[in-house]
Amino acid sequence: MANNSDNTADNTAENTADGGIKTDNAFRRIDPYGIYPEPTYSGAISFMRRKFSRDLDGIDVAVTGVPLDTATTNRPGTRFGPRGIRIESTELAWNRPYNWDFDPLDILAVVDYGDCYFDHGRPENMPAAVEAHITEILETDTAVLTLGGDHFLTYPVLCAHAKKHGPLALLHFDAHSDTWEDPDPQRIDHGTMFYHAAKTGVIDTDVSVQVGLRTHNPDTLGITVLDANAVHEMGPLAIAEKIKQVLGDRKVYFTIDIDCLDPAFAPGTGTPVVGGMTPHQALTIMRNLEGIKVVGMDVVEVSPPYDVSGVTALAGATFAYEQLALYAAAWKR
Ligand SMILES: [Mn+2]
Repeated sequence: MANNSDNTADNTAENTADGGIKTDNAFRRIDPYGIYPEPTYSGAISFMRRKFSRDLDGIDVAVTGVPLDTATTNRPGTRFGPRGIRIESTELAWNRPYNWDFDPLDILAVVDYGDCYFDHGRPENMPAAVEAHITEILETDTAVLTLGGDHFLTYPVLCAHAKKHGPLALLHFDAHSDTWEDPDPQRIDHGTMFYHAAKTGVIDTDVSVQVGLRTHNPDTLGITVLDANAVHEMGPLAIAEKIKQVLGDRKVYFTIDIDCLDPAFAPGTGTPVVGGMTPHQALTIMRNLEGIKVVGMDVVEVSPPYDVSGVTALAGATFAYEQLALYAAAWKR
């Protein structure tokens, strides 16, 4: 296993196909572990310089994009989100996450699986296509980190995870509950999918928690809500403790809508709401969730056309890296 957590990559031939040239890891990486210096400004843009591969033999986590934005209620553009997050992730792929004492990429074998295909001309077929795409990964006992895409995609992704793991505890960072009442289970709407997830038992609301909300929805469906005011007033450490109490030892699906952040930090998203979390608050909460039993994760709603200097996509890539750290801490340490 490579161990480059001190950022001193070994430039030996074993890690490259051609004997030592450390570039284009998206094609030429042999060892799935570790990070190697590579220019942030060049090369094929995979997530975190992982190898693009659909061979999941021996792989712990597959990263995949779902370039969807047709379920959005306001500004579109999240179909470019997976691409935007991958671009900004290359800036992170030279050093381990700051708040952790290990690099998840040293102990998790991770590949970039590429994107989910669906026919944009047949939007009604999209949910089944996404669920099948995630299912094919999970059937190899590989976990999935999904990059969105508007938040609707989490519903078919959740359904695939629930088939494997049973009803899940949902950990949900967002400005919005996405549990607004919707009588039609066939509707494809990024504001109602967790209503359906709760009603169909895909998630167990008794052990689910939403963080950072700041939009009205009187019916919480029994989900614990720690709204944006609670984060600002209680502070991230107390919030993390409360989250751990709610989740207990249940298997967790962790979804992050980037609009959990204040639009000052994440303008590149479809439905921004002021008064949100700072990146530091969100990172501190995540760092203090070590040990939660996360089995699946996503980062959604990054919309590069509305972004400024890639800051929203950078936050998305950073949070995805944190999710990998949480996954590694739960299952590989
Ligand atoms: Mn949202």
